[in-house]
Amino acid sequence: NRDSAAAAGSESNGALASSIPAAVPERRKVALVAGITGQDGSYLTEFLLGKGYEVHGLIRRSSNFNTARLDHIYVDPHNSSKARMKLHYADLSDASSLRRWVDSLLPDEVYNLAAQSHVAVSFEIPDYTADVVGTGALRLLEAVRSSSASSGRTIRYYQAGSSEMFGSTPPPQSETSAFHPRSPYAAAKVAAHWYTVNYREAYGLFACNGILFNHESPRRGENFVTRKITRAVGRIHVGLQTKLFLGNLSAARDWGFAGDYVEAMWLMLQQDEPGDYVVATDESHTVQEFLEAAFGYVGLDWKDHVVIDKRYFRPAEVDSLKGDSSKARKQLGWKPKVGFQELVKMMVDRDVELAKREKVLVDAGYIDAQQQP
Ligand code: NDP
Ligand code: GDR
Repeated sequence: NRDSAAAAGSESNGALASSIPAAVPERRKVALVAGITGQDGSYLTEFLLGKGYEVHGLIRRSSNFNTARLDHIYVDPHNSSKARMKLHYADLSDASSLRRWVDSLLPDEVYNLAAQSHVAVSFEIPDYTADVVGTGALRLLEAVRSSSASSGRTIRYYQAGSSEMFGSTPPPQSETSAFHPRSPYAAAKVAAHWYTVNYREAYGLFACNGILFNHESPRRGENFVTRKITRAVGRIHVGLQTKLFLGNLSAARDWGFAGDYVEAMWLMLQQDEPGDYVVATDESHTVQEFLEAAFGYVGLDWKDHVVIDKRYFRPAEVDSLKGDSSKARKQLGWKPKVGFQELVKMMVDRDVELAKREKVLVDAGYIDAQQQP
């Protein structure tokens, strides 16, 4: 058996040894992910590890651990044969940190998912949002460009663009629709989009913009509307909460599942030529429809619990988003697997479980229900 002889490193069988070409260990593909601790970062990391990649993530320093979404895949780096995900400190506001990691890790692919990603919050901290979301992308592109130029290696770059860039442009929105951003966040994403196009045209960088419509999951941050709703449904269902305060219920969004969307990011970087792609379900629902589906799933009526609070209205709203992802479907062979109702159920199921666990702690006097979301 050749394989077992070779595996055992048999040196006595000269004929066998000379008939097998010396095995050159293939270098694993290396991905560098900025924003690895976020919703998408965690799904993308799982996906890339599944494809055999070595994944390096950039995390920012925080006074609390911010790696909860990665804990289930974390392996202590001292266990070097098993740890294929490694974390490094960096910040999109610090060009030197980006340059250092791109230069030293020699990634094949760089995914820029890092952002102050909350639209309403971007009105509160506009400078910071512009710096991290817009200029931060430029800093990372520049690190990729200069590292490629000095090493002669090709590095493929993915930029996390957003349907928010379309803003008030009427649906359906595709790659050829005009951008009309309606928030500091969206304007900064438009800047990042054009920086990416410019680096592709000016330096021949393999750089792609994914223009992703809203995508959600049980790992979604708790102050985005879908998760805020499903967290409340879970807690109301087990008796830990009665009211849910929300803003504009008539906004319409094209909501998909984050786990499906990270595959599209990767597919963009596997093409022969770089390009920009809309990624969406091509189906739209209002916030009110999400409420109906989520409360209805556990037999509740949202009208008994939802209270409108003006503080959640935005200075300028994006009224209606619905993607036209035909380019991605045709050229990438991508399509979403999880539909709207299934997504709602997945999120509610998870949050009912979470609320049940919370209830155990509340009943035992370990936590105060009032202090929970
Ligand atoms: P999250 O808000 O869940 O994650 C954002 C990530 O960026 C986190 O890892 C966060 O770190 C990191 N980050 C924030 N500020 C900095 C900084 N200054 N330096 C380095 N890292 C930073 O977002 P999502 O996972 O939902 O989205 C991923 C990307 O895709 C974002 O760029 C978002 O704008 C964009 N996008 C998202 C869509 C969606 O529907 N989810 C749709 C379209 C685009 P920390 O954990 O420490 O906060
Ligand atoms: P969005 O997501 O702004 O589309 O950005 P979000 O879930 O915050 O809002 C969706 C819609 O719901 C309305 N809304 C509320 N929103 C929040 N957060 N909280 C509320 O209480 C509430 N009540 C009503 C909003 O007005 C809005 O119309 C997300 C982010 O992930 C971005 O980073 C990403 O780029 C886009 O999706 C595509």
